[in-house]
Amino acid sequence: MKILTKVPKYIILLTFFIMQTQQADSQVMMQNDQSIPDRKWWKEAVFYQIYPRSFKDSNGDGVGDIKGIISKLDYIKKLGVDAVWLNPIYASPNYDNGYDISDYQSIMTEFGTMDDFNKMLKGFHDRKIKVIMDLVVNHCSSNHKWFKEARKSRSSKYYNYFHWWPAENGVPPKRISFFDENANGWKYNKETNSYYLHYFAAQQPDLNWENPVLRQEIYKMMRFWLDKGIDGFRMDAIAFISKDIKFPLLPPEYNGNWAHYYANGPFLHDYIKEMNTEVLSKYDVATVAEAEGSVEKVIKFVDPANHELNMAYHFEGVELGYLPNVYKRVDPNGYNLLEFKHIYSKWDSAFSVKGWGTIYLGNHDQPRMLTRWGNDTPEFREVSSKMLTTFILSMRATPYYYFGDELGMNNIKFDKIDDYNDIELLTNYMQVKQKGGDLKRFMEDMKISSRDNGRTPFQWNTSENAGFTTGTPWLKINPNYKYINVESEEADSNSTLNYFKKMVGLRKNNLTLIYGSYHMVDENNPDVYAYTRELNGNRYLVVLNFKPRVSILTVSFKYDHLDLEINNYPDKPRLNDEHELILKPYQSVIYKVSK
Ligand code: ISL
Ligand code: CA
Repeated sequence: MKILTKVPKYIILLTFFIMQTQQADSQVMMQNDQSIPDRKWWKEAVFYQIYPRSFKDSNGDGVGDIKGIISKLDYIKKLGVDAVWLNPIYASPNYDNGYDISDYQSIMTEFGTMDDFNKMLKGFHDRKIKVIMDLVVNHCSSNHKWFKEARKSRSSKYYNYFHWWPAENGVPPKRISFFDENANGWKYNKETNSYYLHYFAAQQPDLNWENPVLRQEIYKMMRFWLDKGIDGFRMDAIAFISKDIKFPLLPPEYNGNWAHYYANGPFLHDYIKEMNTEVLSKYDVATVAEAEGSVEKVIKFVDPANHELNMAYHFEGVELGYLPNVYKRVDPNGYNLLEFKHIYSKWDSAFSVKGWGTIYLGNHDQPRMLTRWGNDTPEFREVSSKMLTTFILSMRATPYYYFGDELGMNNIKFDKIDDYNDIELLTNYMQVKQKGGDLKRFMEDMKISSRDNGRTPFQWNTSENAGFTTGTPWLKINPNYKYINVESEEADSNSTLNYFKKMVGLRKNNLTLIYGSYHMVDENNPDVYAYTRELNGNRYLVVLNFKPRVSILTVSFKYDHLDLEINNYPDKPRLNDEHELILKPYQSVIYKVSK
C-alpha cells in the first residue's frame, strides 16, 4: 500500500491500462489465433439437423413444412448454433421421405413453394445461420422424368442414366436391396425387357455415374442451389455412386455386409474430384460425405491433397452394440464403453492428420441418442442426455446435433406395426414375416433401433399434439410431450435445453474445444470416458460417466488446478487423496486446467 502511494498516479493508471489491454488481447488472440492452421467456418460451426417433416406444421395437414421452419427461426437462433442441415425438401413421392427425388429443382408440395424456400434461406442468413442441404444423387425417384422416360425404351436418351441388366443375358447377378421386401436389388421392367438396379427401394433407381451426361446434369443442378446461396451439401450415400458395372457375383466374404461391397467403387474418387473441379471449388461451401467403410476409405474423401470434400462421417460409432448378422438387434448386454472410446479415438486421430471429421449420435437414420446411448428412465433421462450433449460438443470434429435431442426426446417405442412409417422397417418386417421369423422379437428390437424413433414430431409445448400441428400428425407424437417440450424447458434453468445452449456457448468461445489436441485420460477405465483438449497452453479436461452408477476416474491433476466450466449436477465431483474423482451416475463435467 505504501509503495503504491509513492508511485505516480499516471503510472498506476498506465499499468492498469496495459494489463487490461493484454488481457483483452489474449482473448482476441485466442479467437484469432494465427497458430491454428487452416481455420474454417465449418470446422468451428455447430450444425443443427432439422428433419423438416417433423419440425413444425404451419397449415394443419399434419406434416412439417418450410413455413413452419420460418416461424421457428428465432428458436433456432437462440440455440446458438451456426448452421443447419435440412433433410431433403425436394419434390418427392415420399416412399423414403424425400430421399426419392422426382425433381431436384423444385420443392416438395407438402413442404411449400420455392418462394417459401427463398424466404427461409434469407431468414436463416439474416440470423447469420448457414444452410446446407441434402444431395441425394446415388438414386432418384422412379417418378423422376429421367426414369419415366428411360423405362419406356432402350433407345431413350435417358436409358443410360440408369443401370440395366438386359433380360436376354439371363437373371442378373444377385444384388441385395436395403429396402425391398424380397431383398432384391434388381427390378424387371417390361417395356425394355431389362432389369434396373436399386440398392435402396424399387422406387429409388440407382443413377448411372458412368454416364458423363448424367454427371453434368447433376453438376448443373448443384450450381442451381449454390447460386441461390445455400452454404453446402450433405452428400447422401455418396460412397455408393460408383459401381463395378460388370456386376460380378458377390464375393462371399461380404455375406451380411453388402454396404461394404457396394461402397467405394472403382471410379468414386474420380467422380468426386470432377465434382469438385466443376462445381465445389467455385464456391466457399461446406461439404460432408455420408461415407462408408474403414478409416483408409473414408479419409480419401477429405484428404486435402485429393481436392474432394471437407468432412465425412463414419458409421462405426453408431453401429457399435448391434449383434452380428441379425437385423439391428441391440445386444441385451449393452455396449462396451472401452470399444466406444476406442472407436471415437481412432477416428479422432485419423482426422487429426488429414481432413476433418464430424461427430453425431443421433440423426434421421438412428433411434434417439438418449435411448440408444444414454438412459431414458425418469431417474436418469436428464443427466444422461446432458452427458451425451457434453460428449458431442467437446470432441475435435464438427458436431451434427439432431433436433429434439436438445430437449432430451427419447424413442417412442411403438407396439403396433401400423404405427410405423419407415420403408426400411416395413420392408424388413415383411422379410421376417415371409421367412416365418420371430415377429414379436423383431418388434421388440425395433423399439430400440428403428429410424422412426428419431422421426416423431418435435415437441413445442403442452397443447394438443405438442404444438406441432393442429391436424393429425403424420407420425404419432411421443405422449411425454406433456413434460418434454420447448416451452417447459425454456422456463426451467436446469433443463436439458438450457444445458445444450450453455454447452454450445462453451464450445464456441473456446477454440481449444474445437482445434485442441485430444488425449484420453485413464484410458482403460471401463465406466468413464475422459480426455483433455489442449491448444497453446490452454487445457480442458472432459469427464463423462457413461454408467448409471457412481464411477471413479483416476486423475493426476490437483483439485485446485481444476476450474469447473460446466457440470450436469448441482454438486461437484469429489477428489479424494488417492487421486480419484468420484462421479455421480452419468455425471459429466468439463474443467479448465490451470497448470
Ligand atoms: O439407415 C440406414 C440403416 O438403418 C443406412 O444403411 C442408410 O440406408 C444409409 O446410411 C444411407 O442413408 C441415406 O440414404 C438412404 C435414406 O433412406 C437415408 O435416410 C439416408 O440418410 C436412401 O436415400
Ligand atoms: Ca404442413
